Amino acid sequence: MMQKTAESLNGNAAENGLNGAQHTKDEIHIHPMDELSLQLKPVVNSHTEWDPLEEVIIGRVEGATIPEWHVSGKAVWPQKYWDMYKNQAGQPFPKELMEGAAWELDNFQKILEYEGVKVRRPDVKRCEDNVKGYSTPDFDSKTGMYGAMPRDILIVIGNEIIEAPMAWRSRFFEYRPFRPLIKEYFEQGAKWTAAPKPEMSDELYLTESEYVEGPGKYVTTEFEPIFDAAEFTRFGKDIFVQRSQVTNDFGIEWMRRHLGPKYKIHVLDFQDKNAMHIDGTFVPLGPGKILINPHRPCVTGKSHSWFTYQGTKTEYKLPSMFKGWDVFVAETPILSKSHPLFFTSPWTASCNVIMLDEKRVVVEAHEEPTVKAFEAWGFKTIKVPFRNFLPFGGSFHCATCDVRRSGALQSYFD
Ligand code: ABU
Repeated sequence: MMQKTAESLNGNAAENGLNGAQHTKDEIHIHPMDELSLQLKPVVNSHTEWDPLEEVIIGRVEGATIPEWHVSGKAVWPQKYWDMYKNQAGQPFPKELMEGAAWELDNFQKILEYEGVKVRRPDVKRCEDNVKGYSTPDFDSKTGMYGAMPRDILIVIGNEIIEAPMAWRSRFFEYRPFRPLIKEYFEQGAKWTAAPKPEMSDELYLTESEYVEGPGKYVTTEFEPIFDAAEFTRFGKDIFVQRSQVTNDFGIEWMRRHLGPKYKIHVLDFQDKNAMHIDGTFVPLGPGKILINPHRPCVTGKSHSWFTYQGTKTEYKLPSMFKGWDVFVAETPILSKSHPLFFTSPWTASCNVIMLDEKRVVVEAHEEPTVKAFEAWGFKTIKVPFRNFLPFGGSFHCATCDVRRSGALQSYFD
């Protein structure tokens, strides 16, 4: 547990109105912060996906555990792994992948540090707690899942960190490995919100016989607000989101009311019957620039541009606010068909990139067509190997949560 004295935080305790209160040695001593201190140097500050990155959290795979079969997973997990969830829940993922992914995350950390980014990691012991099962009044879970994907549980909007009310029972406690960091950011002036914790009773889900895969069909109901943080993508005052298998309209409305009139939340719809997270589908690269997944075209708005995918010329729609924006079409990933991907499609390998600023993009080192495409589009690529990590459900964007990017809140659509 962190120990901070009153003096080390804010100077003299008496001067800060703490009245010399006695504290036990393990307590974190929180001080009221005045408006000026909060405005001077926010430790948490991020408004877009592309402002210069200064501090980031990178996840960990230690303790990653196969979750148990559930209808909410049936809607998104590749069918060839369904037996794994039914028969091996509570066991670790294959050892060589876990070790390879842990190495890749450490290496990613070193590369980001070399690029000038401060990197923080979740608590390893709390990640390892994922192997434990739990019961609530509403459900039992044989196990948690992991602390590998900070993007799914946390979103930073301005100086606020929001913990997402995630939809899977196996992810109920996923905030725990990140709590020591979040408390530290709070101590340093960040706002901290945990969205209403879902009950996750059976009312939140269709049954296996009720759920039928198809366009506009969702396994989750509107029983209570749910969303994964990776469902939202930030363009300053405009934030885009999709209704998906893990994010319902109730959750989107919660976020809209929580953020208030300073922000506009726009709901987009994509051709994706297994929709889960917008960051493998619709990826902002900078003002006026987005990367799109040709396998999941946007169907909201009016005709914006045309692209060719698998030999077919196809219309790409977007709301008219994107008039004049460049739409870059992601390359088809070159991962082999046999590459294990327990949670996602291979598109994560070419789409789930993270921007270090408007020019520098982190791309998977083996994805040569993607590297070449970004360079042809004028970006500087930072090539990082990540093939062992991809099986866990995402790539660089998923494995991170940007805590601080320089830059102020503005609109990019005026
Ligand atoms: N956040 C994971 C996205 C992966 C995918 O869309 O395939």
